[in-house]
Amino acid sequence: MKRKQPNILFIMTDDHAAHAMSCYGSKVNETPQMDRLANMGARFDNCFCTNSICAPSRGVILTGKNSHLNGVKTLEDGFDGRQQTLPKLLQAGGYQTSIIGKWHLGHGGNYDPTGFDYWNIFPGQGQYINPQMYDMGELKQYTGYATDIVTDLTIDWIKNRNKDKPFFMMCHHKAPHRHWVPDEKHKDMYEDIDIPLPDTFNDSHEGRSDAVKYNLMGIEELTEFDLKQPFPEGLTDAELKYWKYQRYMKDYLRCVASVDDNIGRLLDFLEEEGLKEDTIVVYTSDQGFFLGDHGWFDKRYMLEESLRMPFLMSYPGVIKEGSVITDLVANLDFAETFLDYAGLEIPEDMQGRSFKPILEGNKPKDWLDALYYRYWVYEGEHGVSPHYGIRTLDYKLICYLKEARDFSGNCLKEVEDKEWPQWELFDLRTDSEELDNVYDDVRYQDVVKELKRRLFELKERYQDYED
Ligand SMILES: [Ca+2]
Repeated sequence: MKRKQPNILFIMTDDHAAHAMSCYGSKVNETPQMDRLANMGARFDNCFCTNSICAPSRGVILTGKNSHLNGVKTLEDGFDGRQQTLPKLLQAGGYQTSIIGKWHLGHGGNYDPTGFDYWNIFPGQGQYINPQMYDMGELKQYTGYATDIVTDLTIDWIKNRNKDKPFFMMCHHKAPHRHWVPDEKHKDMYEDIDIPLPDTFNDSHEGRSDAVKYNLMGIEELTEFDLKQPFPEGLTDAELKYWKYQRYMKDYLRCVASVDDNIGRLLDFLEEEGLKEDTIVVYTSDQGFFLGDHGWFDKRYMLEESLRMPFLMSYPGVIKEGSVITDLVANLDFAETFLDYAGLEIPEDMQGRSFKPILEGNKPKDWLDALYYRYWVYEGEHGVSPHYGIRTLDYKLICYLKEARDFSGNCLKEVEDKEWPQWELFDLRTDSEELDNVYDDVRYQDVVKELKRRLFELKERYQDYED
């Protein structure tokens, strides 16, 4: 007999792209433990974030509301813990709640985690090696590797939980965020091989918006600090770009390998503890990442590699093993879905929708088949233009609103005299790599018109009234 309210173990990493997981068809690595979780339950192939950057994605997950309503539009915005959140609602509904690892939504005052019976978080981005953590607000020094430590603390907390109540645990890793520091165990992985290049590594960005042609996140921009070695001398530009890609990807994938091992530890632990049957396990990442795709690292853009979130969810005996869900879902729907599984009411003001019926094979007839996206950062790292857009199963329309500015507020010189906004349209049915901008193509003018209508309808629906 199953528990009425399942435990929920929500494991989230930082910047782990779906195309670096073998269950999503990775060409660059193997992730046996993530594959094991995918086989235990469902893999979502069209799960997206509404704003592809760390803190904002976390704000959406905690509230079921878009960035402009939860207050975290950019990395600089702290999360005001006085608002309604998922952990508060679960707590009120009988759960014991906990968060361990990366928080990245501010600290002190109204920015500390709220709605958690226990919290132990990294300051800011946190450190990979010997990290400090705020254990219920008290700064403590830990020894070891962050991914192992977060897993150890997660296991300890679950072991020592109140066994009369279900639990909701957010296990949030720092990995594989920049600067991609691997642990001892994995530091020599991939040493003797070359990581294959993505097909779009040398994308010329021809026919695309200036917002894509010019930014500060090309593989060329990776620094010696990022790559932890002096650059070799005497290489051509192309050779150096290749060398940087190899160094970057190997460290990134080594960090992922440690996450994979630790997911295996958690799955084993749930089995040993007799919790497997009563526990929903989720694995996701706050957004995707460019792994040399289009010639870049980092995220931010509404393009597939950055927009897509890996999302695996198991609940033995309830979610069918090995399911693949292709319906469009978003991080905006997570809170609603967990409340639904917990048998709790979903507040009216949440903006997403529970996808529990989809997992049960009863997709609602009026399920929304379009995603509204908005990236708000104007002045910031990597010089990416603010933009919004709509993604349906077949198309993506993006509106780049204005010129990009760097951290110091300076306009990127290549875009200072350009006209804005600039639009892009991709036909995802024939152009999954998003290389061919068909916005001006006469054959697509009806599509453009219809998508614009739907885009502004979504803006209205989500109460985003800013131009
Ligand atoms: Ca992130």
